[in-house]
Amino acid sequence: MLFYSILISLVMVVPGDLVISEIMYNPDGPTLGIDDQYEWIELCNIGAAPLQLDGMMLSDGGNQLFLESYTLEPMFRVIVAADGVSFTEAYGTGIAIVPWDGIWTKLSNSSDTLLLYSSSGGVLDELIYSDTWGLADGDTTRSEADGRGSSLEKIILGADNTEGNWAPSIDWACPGTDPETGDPVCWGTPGYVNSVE
Ligand SMILES: [Ca+2]
Ligand SMILES: [Ca+2]
Repeated sequence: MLFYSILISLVMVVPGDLVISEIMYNPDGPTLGIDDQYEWIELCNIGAAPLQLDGMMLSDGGNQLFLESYTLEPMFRVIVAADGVSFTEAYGTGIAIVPWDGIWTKLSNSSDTLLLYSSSGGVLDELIYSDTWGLADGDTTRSEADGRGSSLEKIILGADNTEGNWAPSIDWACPGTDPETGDPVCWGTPGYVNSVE
């Protein structure tokens, strides 16, 4: 009976349990690297039970990638990296990465849709972001998340994916340095609580 209960708790996933909590859609080329290698997506289990990610799918409506076996404990986060080797070189080895198969869900540098499906095909989360999200008042150029180093972070993980609930990361835990200005560059908070939460 106990085994049965554990099994059920691992396979039952409903919308709202697992959310897209952070994305690096436009990595800062000069300090971090090119999009094909350094884009990543953070997922967070905000439900009450461990989740088995095996068979879940991320898609932009075109490319599809399928997550492989990984148990994500409640309130833990895991990274889906475009290229795990590149990610580890940049961020170190201490951040959990989930293996995947398929084609990387390329994250557009203008606007894009990101869908997260359960292994049975139900939509668990949908994020439709734009590079205008997080543009500071009066800034007519680019958001900090649009190739200036920051990731795009969700503020309240259990709330909707509206523009007001996402913001450029402001933490400096993994700083590079802007080659032109010498200023520290933030690369987000992969695997950790968001700096804007
Ligand atoms: Ca991109
Ligand atoms: Ca984070």
